[in-house]
Amino acid sequence: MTTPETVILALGSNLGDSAETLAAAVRDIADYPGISLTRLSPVAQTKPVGGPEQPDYLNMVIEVVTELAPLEVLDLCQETEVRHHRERKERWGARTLDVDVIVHGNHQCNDERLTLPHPRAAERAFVLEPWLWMDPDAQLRGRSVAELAALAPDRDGIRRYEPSSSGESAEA
Ligand code: PH2
Ligand code: MG
Ligand code: MG
Repeated sequence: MTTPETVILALGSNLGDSAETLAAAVRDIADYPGISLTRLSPVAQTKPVGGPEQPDYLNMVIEVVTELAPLEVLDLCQETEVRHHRERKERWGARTLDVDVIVHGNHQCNDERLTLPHPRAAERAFVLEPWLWMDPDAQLRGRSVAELAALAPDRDGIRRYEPSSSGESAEA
C-alpha cells in the first residue's frame, strides 16, 4: 500500500491499571515504524456492553496515518494487546487491553480476521463518544458520528474519566 490512509483505532481496558495500560499502548502504537499518531481522544469511563458481569471500562480512540495495509494494522493492534497481557478466554469478557480497527480510510474489508468498517462501531457509544470528543466532524459510513452517538443505546453509560475523582483504575 502506498497511499497514506487515516485510520481510527479504539482502545479499551477493564482489568489491571487501565489508565496506565491505555497510555502505554498509545505510546507503543505511536512507536511502530510506519505509524504517525495524529490525534487522541480524552479517556472515557464506560459501562460494559454485553458479555458477563464485569468492571467498567476505560475507552479511548486514536487517529493514526499510515501506509500499512488494514491487516498489517490489525497485526500491530494484536501485538500490542499481547504485550499488555491480553488473554482471550470468553467473548466480550474483561480484558487488560483491546485494540480494534474501526476504519481504515475508505477501505471495506471482509477478511475472516477483519471487517471494515468495524461492524458494531456505529452503535457503540463507548467508541463514538470519545471519537466525537476528538473530532466533532467525524463521519462513519457516510453519517455523522455525532448523530450516531446520540442514538447509541449505551450512551448514558459514558462519562469523562477523571483520575482524581475515581481513583487509579476504572473500578470505582
Ligand atoms: N468492548 C467489548 C464489549 N463491551 N463495553 C465497553 N464499555 N467498552 C468496551 O471496550 C467493550 C464493551 C468488546 O470488545
Ligand atoms: Mg472490541
Ligand atoms: Mg478486539
